[in-house]
Amino acid sequence: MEIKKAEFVTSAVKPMQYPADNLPCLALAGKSNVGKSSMVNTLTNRTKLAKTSGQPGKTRLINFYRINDTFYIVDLPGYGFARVSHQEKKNWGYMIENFLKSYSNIHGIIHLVDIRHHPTADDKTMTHWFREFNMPYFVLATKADKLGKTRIMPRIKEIRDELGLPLDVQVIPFSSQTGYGKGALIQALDTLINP
Ligand SMILES: Nc1nc2c(ncn2[C@@H]2O[C@H](COP(=O)(O)OP(=O)(O)O)[C@@H](O)[C@H]2O)c(=O)[nH]1
Ligand SMILES: [Mg+2]
Repeated sequence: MEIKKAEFVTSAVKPMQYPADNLPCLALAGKSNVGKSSMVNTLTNRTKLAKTSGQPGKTRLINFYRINDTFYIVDLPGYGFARVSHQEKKNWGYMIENFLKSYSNIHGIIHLVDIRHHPTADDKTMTHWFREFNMPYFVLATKADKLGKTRIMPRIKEIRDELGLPLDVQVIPFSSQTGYGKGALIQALDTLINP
């Protein structure tokens, strides 16, 4: 697949605000600041399609990006931001769960984790959700440029063990900064969109 066209379509909180065309979608899940927006920009060769921020927890909407007029990449709000209230965490949970239940054409999830960090309890909860919803997914280990080349593959294996992933779930090392892993990412998302 070649990504020829990418456009921001809408931001949503509730199902009635989702785009009506119901195109296939791939959702991005991950901690705030893990690199979801940067990944959208690198994937689409655009510097400012998705707003990135050094300030975690700012993106609290579900953002829909239409790719090649054929599918959506859906940037879900990041989780695990420490300084939000209990109520906000609950609202976040409803928003994500509502999306997974209401958008009827989800082809899969890309779960982003920072390659340098141990997966959090929230990351593990997400892994359980994907299985519970019987959702195809793969893991994208971000910020690979922050590790030496020889540390990358050992960390991939550790992340696999830490999340308890079945062998058929791919873990792809990736860097938005250098484009490392972009080919593997496009191939993996192509497989989810066109199974
Ligand atoms: N070194 C490095 N920094 C990254 C990478 N991806 C994202 N970042 C930085 O991490 C911060 C959060 O990125 P952002 O894409 O906004 O994360 P989001 O909250 O998951 O959408 C920003 O300062 C980015 O510049 C990467 O691959 N390498
Ligand atoms: Mg973001």
